[in-house]
Amino acid sequence: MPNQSIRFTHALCRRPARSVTQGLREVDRGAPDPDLFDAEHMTYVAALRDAGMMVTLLEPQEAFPDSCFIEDPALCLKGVAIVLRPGASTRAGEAAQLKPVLEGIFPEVWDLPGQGAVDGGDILCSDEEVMVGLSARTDRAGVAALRPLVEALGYRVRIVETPPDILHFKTEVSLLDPDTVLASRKLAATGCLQGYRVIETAPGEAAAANAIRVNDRVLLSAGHSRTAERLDRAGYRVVELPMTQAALLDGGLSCLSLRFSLPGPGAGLA
Ligand code: CIR
Repeated sequence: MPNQSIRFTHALCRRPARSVTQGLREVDRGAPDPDLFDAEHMTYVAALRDAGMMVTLLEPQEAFPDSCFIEDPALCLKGVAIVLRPGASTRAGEAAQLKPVLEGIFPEVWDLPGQGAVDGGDILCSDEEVMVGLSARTDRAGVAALRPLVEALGYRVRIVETPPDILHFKTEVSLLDPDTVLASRKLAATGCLQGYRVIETAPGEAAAANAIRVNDRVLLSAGHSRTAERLDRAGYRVVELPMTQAALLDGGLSCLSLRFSLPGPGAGLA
């Protein structure tokens, strides 16, 4: 279906736990403030609802400090939810916790077979292609396990290398249109985005590349005004959201939701 990669009826989010202070981070710039994280998360959820999505907000999970980054343990495509295997040991159990929730929503839930790890943050989907970035969290065995599942759903798979100092592939790239991406210069320079029209983030604003296109708008992390201007000039409706606390844990807009479309009003979701 045209534009299925940018049009969504539903989203699944998980409230940040108080234990979010223990969340993983490459560089410790201080622990996030759980109250401020929660407030920014609520603003994010409201923005998804404003964009026309029905959002289910799951309870916090204290045992998993990074579980608000709900994009990583699953992939939702064409009415199917695929339960992934997150690459960080402290996050491995998030997938099993999420599976029953997905089973209550999706007509089909598939487990990633085989071996290896795949994080949802390494997967960028356009209408016809699933790009998977190899990273510290996603390995070749995981991608080999994922490939037949997404091919069975009609997608072609492109495997790319995420530069070593970027956590997830989508940390520095997002889809703006089925054939257009927003990317940092560093990621674009690898050549892995060949075939897509690339809008680069402004110098010094690489973090803005973790954006999400939802329906008629692009949600962008606040504080990246020159990138916002670039998108505005390119004709996109931009909504800026505070992401200061997620950023302390190397997270951003895409990581905080699973976005998908289901037929029917609400399809069983609250
Ligand atoms: C982690 O290191 O797993 C979390 N602190 C951040 C996850 C961000 N998720 C994403 O980019 N998809």
